[in-house]
Order: sequence, then C-alpha cells, then structure tokens
Amino acid sequence: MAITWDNADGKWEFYLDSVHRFSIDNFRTGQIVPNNSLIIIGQEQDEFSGGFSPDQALQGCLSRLNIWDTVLPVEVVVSFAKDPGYDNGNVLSWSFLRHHLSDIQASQPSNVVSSVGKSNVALTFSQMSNLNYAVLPYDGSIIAQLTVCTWIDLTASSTDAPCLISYATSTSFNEFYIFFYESKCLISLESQKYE
Ligand SMILES: [Ca+2]
Repeated sequence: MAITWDNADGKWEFYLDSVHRFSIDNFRTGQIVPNNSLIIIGQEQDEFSGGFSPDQALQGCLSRLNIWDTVLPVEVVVSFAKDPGYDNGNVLSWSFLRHHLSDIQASQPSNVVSSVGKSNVALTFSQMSNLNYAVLPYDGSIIAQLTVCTWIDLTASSTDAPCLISYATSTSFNEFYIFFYESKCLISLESQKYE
C-alpha cells in the first residue's frame, strides 16, 4: 500500500496492490508536519510515546516500509508495489531499518520480532498488545509532502483499527497517523484525534 500527501493542494492519494484507490482534495492544505518526532510503527500515540491501546495494535507482517518528504511520481509508487525493493526513504528507510531490526527490538520492550519470510526480512507484529510496536526517532526536516510505501500483510484476526504508523512530537501528538484495515486506509493530520 502507499499514500501520498502534498500540502500545496492538500491532495491525498491512496494506492493498494499497485492500483490507485481514491483521492482526497484539500486535506490540511498549507499545514506542515513538525520534525523532532517519534515515528511509531504498530501503535497510535494518545500521548507522546505512549497512550497505546491493544485494539489499535497492528497484527501481521510489515516490510519495505519507506517514508519520503516528497510526493513521488505515480509510476514510481506503482512500481514499488509490483517490484518492491528496499529503497531509501529520506524520512524512514527500509534499507537502513532492515539492518537495525535488532536495535529496534533492543531499544524498546516489544513483541515485535524480525523474521525471514516471503518478504525476506519483515517486522512481525505478533499480538494485539499495547507492547506491539517499534519506535523510530526522526530529527530530519519539517515535512510538507509525504509518500509512505509499505508491503503489509495483516493477520486475519486483526480487528478494530490497526495503526500502521503514528507520528508525534513532544508538543503535539498525532501529527499524523495511518490506520489500515479491511483494505481501507484512514489517514489524518494534526488536530484530528483518534482515541
Ligand atoms: Ca489510541
């Protein structure tokens, strides 16, 4: 799956299995996403680095997650779904992450484990638990555009609203988050709080 967002016109695009599924216009036009943040994979932050709920845990497998602070061209986004590489997102890079999966586990008590499977290397979120997440600090540039691409395989028993990513700063949690369930995507930026 992939999403893109551009603050110039507020356009969100959502792609699934290399197919463009929907667009939203005028979404948070002109807003920026601050830096000095925590990116949390697999849980939604009700507070900075905390406030997790088991029913918002991601349960399944995730690989080749990359985040860019630009809007990548459609043909590039589609090509990732058809032929995913490791890639080098400049906000979050799977080519970096895949070599630091053990560091992620060591830095955070978590049920997340790395595994070798059909995606070669993946983060496996094994339980519906509020310990089921991975934490990645981000101190790069302020974000005015986004592309998020990932390969994801949710466990069939996943319920409610599994959170793929939440992005929070110390002064404002939920700068953005992405929920993904039932082949749908719920996205938001600051000021929309999902409890
Ligand atoms: Ca929550």
